[in-house]
Amino acid sequence: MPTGPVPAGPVLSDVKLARLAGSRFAQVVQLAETTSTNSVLVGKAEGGAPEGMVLVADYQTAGRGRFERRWESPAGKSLLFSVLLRPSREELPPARRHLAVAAVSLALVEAARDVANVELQLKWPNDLIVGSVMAGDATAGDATAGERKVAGVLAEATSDGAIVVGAGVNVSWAPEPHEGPGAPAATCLEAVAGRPVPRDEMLVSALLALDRLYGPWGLVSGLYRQRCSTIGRKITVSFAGHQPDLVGTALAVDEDGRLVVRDVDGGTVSVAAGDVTHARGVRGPSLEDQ
Ligand code: BT5
Repeated sequence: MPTGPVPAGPVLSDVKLARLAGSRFAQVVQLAETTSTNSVLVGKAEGGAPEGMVLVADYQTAGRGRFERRWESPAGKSLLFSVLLRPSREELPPARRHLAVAAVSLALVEAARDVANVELQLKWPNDLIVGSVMAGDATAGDATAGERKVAGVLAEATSDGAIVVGAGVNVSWAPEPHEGPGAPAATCLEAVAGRPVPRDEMLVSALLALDRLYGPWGLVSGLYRQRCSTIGRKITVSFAGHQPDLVGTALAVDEDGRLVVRDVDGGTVSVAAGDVTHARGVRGPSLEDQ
């Protein structure tokens, strides 16, 4: 993995920090280098850190994706942060906690639009991509040809019931095409926008958007579905070797965030977690189309 000098100084200046005053996310811990913002914030959460604490780093020595995969980023080129959420069971029952991932993803969609003029799409369950053909745009011959991953989101529960949600956003660097059949290629916001994209503006904008999206879970769920490019797509879901792959068509994302899939035998299966590959080719029907 490429590395470089760790930039001195924080991502957020005092002026930028002041814009978060009065929001849930006013307490921002900034580190030049850390292992993983998620790991460190889980530790702080278990030590009693308050809801809303944000940890942001210029560089991670052990950035993680799901299933202990690596999240790659050289120093100073990505937005790498985690937020600590402590929703009550009434606010967000455990079965709906995926909505925390949805809210952070949607906050990043807003920030990318506002700051970089880039429209990100959501690939279930936790990827932000560009270049996908959305429902209603089924005119393209190959709906997946240009898909590239810009960001990923990782949610983890702590032992005391809090949730740490971390996001890695490629701002001015993206990894070379990586292993894995069907895994989307990567790109970064600056490559898509064609101009510099300030990380500090992205962070402030995302945190302010998250402050608005944290709570109205019906809205979050609806917005997620609208923005989800997986719905209507022929897909393969793999389960990290725990069970055979599921091949079918993604019909919907239900209220609990599960992906509803019509399998090749015509049965309907709801999937809570897994890795989705969008098949190359035209979109199939979504529930909305039927
Ligand atoms: C994710 O996992 O996409 C969630 C990534 C979350 C990273 C953030 S950074 C701040 C916070 N602290 C952490 O330690 N983590 C979070 P997953 O769906 O498992 O995707 C991981 C896969 O994406 C890897 O196996 C690579 O194939 C690919 N990948 C790694 N780095 C990438 C990058 N910078 N851009 C695009 N793809 C990448």
